[in-house]
Amino acid sequence: MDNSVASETPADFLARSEQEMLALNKEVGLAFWLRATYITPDTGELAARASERSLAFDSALIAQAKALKGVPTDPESARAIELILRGSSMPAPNDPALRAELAQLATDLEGLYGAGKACDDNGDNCKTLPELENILAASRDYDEQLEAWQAWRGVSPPMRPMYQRFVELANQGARELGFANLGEQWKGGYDLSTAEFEAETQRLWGQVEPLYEALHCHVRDTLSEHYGEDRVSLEGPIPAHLLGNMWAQSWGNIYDLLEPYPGVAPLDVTSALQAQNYDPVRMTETAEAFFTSLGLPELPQSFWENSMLVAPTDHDAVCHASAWDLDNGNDPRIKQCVEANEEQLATLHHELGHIYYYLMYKDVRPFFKGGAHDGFHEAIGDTIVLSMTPDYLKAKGLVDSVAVSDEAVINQQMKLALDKIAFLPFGKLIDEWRWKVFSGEIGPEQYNSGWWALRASYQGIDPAVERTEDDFDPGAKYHIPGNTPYTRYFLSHVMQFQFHRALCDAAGYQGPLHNCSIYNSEAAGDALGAMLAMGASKPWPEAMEALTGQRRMDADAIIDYFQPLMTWLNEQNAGRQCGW
Ligand code: X8Z
Ligand code: ZN
Repeated sequence: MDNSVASETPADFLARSEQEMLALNKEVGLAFWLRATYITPDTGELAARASERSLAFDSALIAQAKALKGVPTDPESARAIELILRGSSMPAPNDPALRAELAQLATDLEGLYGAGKACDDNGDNCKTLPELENILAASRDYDEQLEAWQAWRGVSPPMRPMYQRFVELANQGARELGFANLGEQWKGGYDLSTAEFEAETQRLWGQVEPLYEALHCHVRDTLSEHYGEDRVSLEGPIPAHLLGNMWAQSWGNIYDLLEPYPGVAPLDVTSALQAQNYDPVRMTETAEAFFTSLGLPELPQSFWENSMLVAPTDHDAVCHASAWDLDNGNDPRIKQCVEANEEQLATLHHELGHIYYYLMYKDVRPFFKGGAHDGFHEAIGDTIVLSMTPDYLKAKGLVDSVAVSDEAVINQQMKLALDKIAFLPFGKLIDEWRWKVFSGEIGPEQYNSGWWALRASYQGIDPAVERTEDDFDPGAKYHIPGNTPYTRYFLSHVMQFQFHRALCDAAGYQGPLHNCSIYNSEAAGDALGAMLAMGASKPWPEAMEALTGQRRMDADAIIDYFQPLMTWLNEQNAGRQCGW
């Protein structure tokens, strides 16, 4: 970046740096893509070097934008400068040696996660993360699940000293930009003051907490019945390894244990996908077909040529699913280790939600390429998944029959709640841990205990085996070594119900929200596409209002959606001692 152009106008500065940024992004993006899909020391080296240059560019860009802040200019340029000043999720110190160290650490941390495997003491019989996840999804054997849960957490202890240093360096980067620490910088990305933002997330959590507590109470009772009261107490937190998911973040995989009315309108999409031999491409095409049914465009040919849809067997890759906007909207790709099951089908819709955002904002200026805020980006594909109603699944041949009864509705809602409501406290606590780590409130000697304190207080879950500060359980969740902010997913899980309701209105749907599918509605597609096309060009309340008529994030839609289940849960929980 050229620092010498002192007399530029804001508009000239933006136009020039945008061109520089596009060229750099293309190259850096490809280096990162190669690293994520092919983990070796060589790709690590290339990615770290690319990262270094990208971090240097960011720092210089921000320094120049700072000098231009307040210089009178047009509203569009002022917005672009404001977005630049928010910085990235990983600000680097200006010292080149420290910048290089940060770039290397970030590359190595993600590499450790991506290449992580659980092996026996001789280094044999290694299991990958997807293999361990499948055990947790399918096994109902307490000890077998615990073994898989513990095995994956053997991957993260080496990350601990690296993460500690990462925090020091990224914090220094944030401070050099004028933020108190990196957490404060992250909270600054929402067109609100950081205090207002924290209060907003707290307000939303307060709105949905009763839903979570009711679900937790019923799930705990059911698991206690299944595994025995000596293993699942009726008063305390739930053992973290029994919820069908490596991180206990979404619980849909244990629906078989919780089906309220067994046999009523079965919803076993996984069996149908497997019986019909869905392969990764057909799974992806199925997700694409939902978007095109809304009148959105087909995915470009390059998407199919360049995406990674299958876990490689001859080298390591980061299997955690992601979507990439390479070459300025011209080369969108996803990376996902697709298997034929319902969870993966939902994740494909999630990833394509990102891809359709990229495609729809392709023509806005590069500084405006992004979600209205990051929670918007996460919410698009999930909003589509809410339209995968029993009627839709029947039309796709993925369930046999659709029953219209109150019992069928409760089954359907339970299944969704196990994913969506269970996720809420998890989505909230991850960054609460990081905010405290970045501020120093949780020091390195409390990384693990601080993590489990939040897990217990928010989620009401506990590890079944002792954890100590020799462990680094936060590192066993992708977004910690991957340094991806997480509050976005909490917000997304609230907003996607607002978006769903608005799109159902646009489609002219009348009836209970949980029965609405916008499949085949071009009117809904137009409304969605219009919001996506705004990108980050306007403060997010404007994008929110354009689609929903509301200017705030609010849990009214998710509460309304789950009203039938809440009534049912409260009946079930009558006489039970809820809470932990
Ligand atoms: O990380 C993701 C996506 C990629 S942005 C697969 N999600 C969070 C997670 O897996 O922890 C989607 C839901 C929450
Ligand atoms: Zn995502």
